[in-house]
Amino acid sequence: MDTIVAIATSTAAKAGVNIIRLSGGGALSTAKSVFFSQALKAAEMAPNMMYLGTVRAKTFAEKAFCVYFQDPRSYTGEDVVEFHCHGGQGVANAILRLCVEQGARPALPGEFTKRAFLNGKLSLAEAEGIAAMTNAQSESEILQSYKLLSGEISQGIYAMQSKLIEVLAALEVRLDYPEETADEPNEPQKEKIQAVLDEIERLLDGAKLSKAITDGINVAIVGLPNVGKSSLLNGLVMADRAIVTEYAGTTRDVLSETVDLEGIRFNFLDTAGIRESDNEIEKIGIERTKKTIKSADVVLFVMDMSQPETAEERQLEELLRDKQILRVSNKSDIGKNQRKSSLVIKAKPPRDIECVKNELLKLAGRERIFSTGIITRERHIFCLKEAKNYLRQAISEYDSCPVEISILNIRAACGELAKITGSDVSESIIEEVFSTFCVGK
Ligand SMILES: Nc1nc2c(ncn2[C@@H]2O[C@H](COP(=O)(O)OP(=O)(O)OP(=O)(O)O)[C@@H](O)[C@H]2O)c(=O)[nH]1
Ligand SMILES: [Mg+2]
Repeated sequence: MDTIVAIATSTAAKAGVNIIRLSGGGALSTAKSVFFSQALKAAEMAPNMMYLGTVRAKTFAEKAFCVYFQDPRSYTGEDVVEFHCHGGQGVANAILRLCVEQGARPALPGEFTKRAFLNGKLSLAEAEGIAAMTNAQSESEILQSYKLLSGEISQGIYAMQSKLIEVLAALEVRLDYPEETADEPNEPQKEKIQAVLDEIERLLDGAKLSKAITDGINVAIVGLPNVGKSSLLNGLVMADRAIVTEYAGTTRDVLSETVDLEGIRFNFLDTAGIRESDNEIEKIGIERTKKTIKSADVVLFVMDMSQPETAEERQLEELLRDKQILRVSNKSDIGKNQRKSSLVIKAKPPRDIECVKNELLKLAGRERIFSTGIITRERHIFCLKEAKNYLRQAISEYDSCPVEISILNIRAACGELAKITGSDVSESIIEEVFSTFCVGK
């Protein structure tokens, strides 16, 4: 394998330290030709030791640390060398160019991790966990990325694969020795297939929570004008974000604010109050509210306790029929008209907003997200669905079809599971997975 090099740290911002990473057979010789240290005058560079020294080029010198990880005990499974230099793109780029002058090639996106996968250091799903971890924006995403990268998810998939392989082995014996196995009951094998199917269904059910983990939950704050929607937004995000006035029709544009509540991201969207209006600007605002409702995961439907329930309010609720709604009765300090099955709060000044947050966390499935492994990658979800279909077929046809058919279905299901871990996967899937990585990972 040729030797690759990349800046492993972020190239987007100024940093205190930058890391330039080399991997491949020529990593150590490249390092030796550019890095000089007192400690290395009389000795070879020992693995896993940090050396302080100087990176020297024709036109510059830079004080830096150098560390060598020896094949196979490195991230990629090859010889790896890292330079830890002062932050700043100038320094990092100069060292990168210096390594290229010495024969290293600039790495492609995800190429270090791809080599790790090809060298058997991690499964494909674990590699995807690393990509997920580098993109993680909330604690729930970190937790689930860790479950993926640490192998917890892969172990579960391998366990299902081996159960299916046991069934395949039994079926192949039947195929080879039909007479000797003619009296064997079908149930034990069917039960094993069913157990895998149940586990896949459990994972797919959990995967419904994946959006909350990766994208956050869109919560539209909706209601008639002047009910306290903008006040509630300000209370939820604990900042004076939206304009609040006593005049109905204050909010026109949709205002979005993202906050992390107990490790889950919520995108709160304050909207224009919905009513019949002749005002052109307000009408545009109301159209935007309707669009926002369509794309929301949850609607906070705010009602004013100082006003009785009206026909407009009921009409508006009709508009929310297909949505997941949390009903909120606001202005508890000045009104008594609490609406049915609603939370009771005071948005300004904020009180009891915690109960709204708690309900939102319940709807987001926080408890489950933090207690089990959730499949978050579309690729994995797709493979699980395919595997599920094959296994369903295998069970439904088990008693009536020839053994060969069951074998085909179970093999196909196994193949889908193997695509997740990468134990049997095409080059194009590997390319696709690693192309989403950043350079230097
Ligand atoms: N007493 C009391 N007044 C509140 C409460 N919440 C909001 N208000 C007042 O109600 C009025 C409207 O509040 P907003 O938050 O602007 O209401 P809105 O639903 O965003 O209104 P539009 O943007 O016009 O649709 C303001 O005068 C607020 O001070 C509350 O809990 N108690
Ligand atoms: Mg408003």
